[in-house]
Amino acid sequence: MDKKMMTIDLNSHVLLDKAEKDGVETMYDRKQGFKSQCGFGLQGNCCRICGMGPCRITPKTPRGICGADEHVIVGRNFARMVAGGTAAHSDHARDIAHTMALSSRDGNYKIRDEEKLIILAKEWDVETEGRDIYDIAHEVADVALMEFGKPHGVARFLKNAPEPRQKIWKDLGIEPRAIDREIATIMHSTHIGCTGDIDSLIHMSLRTALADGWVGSMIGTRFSDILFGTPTVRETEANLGVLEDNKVNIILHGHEPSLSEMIVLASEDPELVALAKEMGADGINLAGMCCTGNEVTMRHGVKTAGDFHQQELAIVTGAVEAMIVDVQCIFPALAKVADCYHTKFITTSPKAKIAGSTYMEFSEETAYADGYKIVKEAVLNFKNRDKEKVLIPELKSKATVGYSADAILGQLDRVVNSHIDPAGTLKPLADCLKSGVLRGAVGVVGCNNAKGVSNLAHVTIMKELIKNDILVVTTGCGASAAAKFGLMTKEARKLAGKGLATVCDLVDIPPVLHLGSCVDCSRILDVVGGTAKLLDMDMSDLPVAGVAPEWMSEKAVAIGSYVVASGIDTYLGVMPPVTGSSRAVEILCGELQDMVGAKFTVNENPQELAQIIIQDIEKKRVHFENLV
Ligand code: NFS
Ligand code: SF4
Repeated sequence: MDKKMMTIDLNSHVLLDKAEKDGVETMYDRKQGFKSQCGFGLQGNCCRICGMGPCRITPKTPRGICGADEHVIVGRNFARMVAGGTAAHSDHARDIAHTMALSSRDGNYKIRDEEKLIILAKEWDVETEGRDIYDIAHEVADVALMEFGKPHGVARFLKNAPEPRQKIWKDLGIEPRAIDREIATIMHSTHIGCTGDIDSLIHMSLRTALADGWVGSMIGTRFSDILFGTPTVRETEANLGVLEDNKVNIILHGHEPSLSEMIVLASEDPELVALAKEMGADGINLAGMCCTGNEVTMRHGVKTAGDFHQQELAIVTGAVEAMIVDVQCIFPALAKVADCYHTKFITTSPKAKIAGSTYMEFSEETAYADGYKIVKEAVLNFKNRDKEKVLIPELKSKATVGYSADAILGQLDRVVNSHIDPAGTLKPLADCLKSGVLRGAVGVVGCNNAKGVSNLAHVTIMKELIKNDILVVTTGCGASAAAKFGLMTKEARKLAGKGLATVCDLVDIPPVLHLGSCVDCSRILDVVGGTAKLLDMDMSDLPVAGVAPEWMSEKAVAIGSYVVASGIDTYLGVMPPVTGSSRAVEILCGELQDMVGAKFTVNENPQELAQIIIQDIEKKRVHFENLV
């Protein structure tokens, strides 16, 4: 396949040509090298959990050496994906909790949303009366850190879910206990000679996934809001056209806001701005990629350079002084690409060192000093830029971002009749859903996957949904795609159906709302849970759905699993490696419905997938017919 057929992003097309001219290899070249991927891997029925393997299931070898059949092998592989994803999100959350434990009035990290901290402290029975806000913060941080390994009880955040949902979890025995314990349990149970039952493996996957969504990700989002401020609505721009010709361009890539927030601060430091001018630049231009990009665009309007599949292409512009990364979704390939240009590829986390990069460790204890040093390195690199090698593609789109659950409430207040209804509730949203002006609300989230055409499924599905009066909320690289393709603008209302367009006008929102990074899928749980509570329903009764059209990471598998376990139907545009077990497919795409009130649906054709979602949303609306 022609490489340009592998992405619909026109900036990427321009840069793919440039990469070829510059002799730089990208993921699109490597993808072409992988013409046929291993069928066992694709189906999930290859086991290399012990040293007697790998054992691959075929008609002639229907069992591994230990006797594990295809169901056990697929189930173990699936469970380990969920554990991997939960570990990634939650370890990120743990770092943010540690950061909060370090917060102080005159230190690097301050409390920016005191109200949110007090609410959380009260939820967690932490004394707030007459106490210094930092004392409260430190105690809340300690309580959060206990959620990772506490020896007794179940996760605290579960009680935020609607009651019928909590009951389902309790009855099924899938209430997560402590985050690390759930992950360890999966690693133990999938060791050779432990669980040999697919039903049980999926059961424990759901419990671990709930620890991801309702505990780890919730901590990640709430603590980030408390420390760095709850996002508010703001304007920004997206796509590689946000890079600037005569500024020091710094790309922030990775996930944790503790680093990116310091880089944002340092890039505004007058000394460093002056140094940039001394180097001949007009200033410092920050742009984000992947989820750390989403975090800083939500809180500061930092422009979005692009998504997961554009990380190499960003460097191919020849205009990037530094690509600063921390953890997750960082191609090791960046080291090689950076070698072909003047770009410094700066790794910062002991959890994600990459051979060939410049390692400048970032520590929360010395956060600002570290951030300063890293930005200085980027600024000093401006003089090495080779103008002959620069090509910044033209396209970029405007986007309105910053829709935290709180910001959504703020927008909804515009339509509240203050004589009848209190402000600050989800009632207007619930009313629109009930009346049918909005047919439903869908979260379109997740990655880009080289199995398909970059961005195509995201954009197709989002457009189809909004055309059919379904409000779209999005996070992660799905949000970057929406921003790049202009779906987060006022003008995009033209693409919406009449009902949704009316709501967008009244509430003054675009038809696709940016809720943040992938851990911020917890904001979606908050909004859906809150709406269900308001209507006295369960989450599974609402006309809502989750979609991951181009998912690829283990984190996405964990998200999909907790979304389903929360009663929200989940639609995937890429088949997970489970088809090797008919039983796994039967449970995930069928029987879960009876257990948790939702299931997975997979279709690799985005048009078809969109139509299935729309039909299913319409079916869900029957629950409203019983309401007065
Ligand atoms: Ni989510 Fe964020 Fe993007 Fe996928 Fe990676 S950045 S945590 S995993 S690729 S959406
Ligand atoms: Fe083979 Fe069983 Fe070992 Fe897996 S655990 S590699 S199926 S012997």
